Amino acid sequence: MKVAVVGATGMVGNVILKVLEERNFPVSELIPVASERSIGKTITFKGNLYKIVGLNDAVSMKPDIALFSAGGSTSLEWAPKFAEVGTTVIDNSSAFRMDQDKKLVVPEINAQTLTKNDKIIANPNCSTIQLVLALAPLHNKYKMKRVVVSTYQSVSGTGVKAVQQLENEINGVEGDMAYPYPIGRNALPHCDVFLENGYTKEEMKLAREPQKILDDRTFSVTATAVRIPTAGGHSEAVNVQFENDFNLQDIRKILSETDGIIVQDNTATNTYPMPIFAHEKDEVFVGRIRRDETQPNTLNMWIVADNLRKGAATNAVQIAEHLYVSGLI
Ligand code: A2P
Ligand code: 11C
Repeated sequence: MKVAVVGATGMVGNVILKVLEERNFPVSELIPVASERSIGKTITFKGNLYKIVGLNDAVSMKPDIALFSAGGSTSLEWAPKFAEVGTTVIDNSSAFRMDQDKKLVVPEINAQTLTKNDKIIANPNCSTIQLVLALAPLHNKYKMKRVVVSTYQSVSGTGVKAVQQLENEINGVEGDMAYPYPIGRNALPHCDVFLENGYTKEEMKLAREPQKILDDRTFSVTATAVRIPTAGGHSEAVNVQFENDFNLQDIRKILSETDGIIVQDNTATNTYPMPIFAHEKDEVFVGRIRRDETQPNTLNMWIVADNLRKGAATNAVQIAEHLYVSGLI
């Protein structure tokens, strides 16, 4: 496969390269793409050096797949140009996620809906992917009515500037601010921009994307997204009300048997998911599984994943793997 990585020098792009390498994706030719500033610089992939090229050159090389993580405006402008020359684009930005003609894919849940005609495929938001992966098997069995999710999101979700802000604060160094306030020793109820309805864009991604991925609008999700001073890994406190009753043993069994999920749930040994354990892992970790004793058929749980891995790069590479194995590219 001729594979372009658009945004190869960025935070997610870097992890995409690492994941392609680790999972031994059949890359016959790698085309690393970045902005004009980076053209001619090199990156290393599988021990070889590759020169970074610009978007025009990359399109003319007609890659089989282009994995995009260079921001929404680059995706909006360039994904269709790649699609036109026959490339299948897997896009990490929010540009196409809610577009009715584009599929929003978490491979374990809905990869089977993909066809050869899907030339631009959207990768969901990081906090959505880990949430929906845990909700999907439970929804199938007990039917969700309503989900209340509160997130605890790491600075790596914002990007390099935010990681640097946290580092600077820890080291007592002055520098550029990614956030309107200090992030060290703080919690900002503010991920992505505020919208007219008073929610942030991140909160609305959590509200809308699960319905599209599960192809079901009979349940609702409401969210509060909070940025905390962790370097990597997003955590979520999730309250789910189902139509049907459950027992906790069955919930644990269903989750442990779900591809991509690891249950870490033993209060006797202080076993529960945490960002430091999820770091550089591809799985989604679920724990603190307990009944909400205030209303019927309702569950509380805690979900953690590496936002740059399953939340972005790994999910995108898994989509590419599915396309390859199914003969769709
Ligand atoms: P560059 O390193 O040349 O700026 P991050 O999300 O970590 O900020 O990274 C964004 C990625 O997207 C980087 O690889 C960046 O390249 C790339 N990028 C940003 N703007 C463009 C653009 N207009 N065309 C191509 N790549 C872009
Ligand atoms: C965050 N979820 O942690 C964001 C990062 O829509 O792809 C990814 C933004 C997106 O702030």
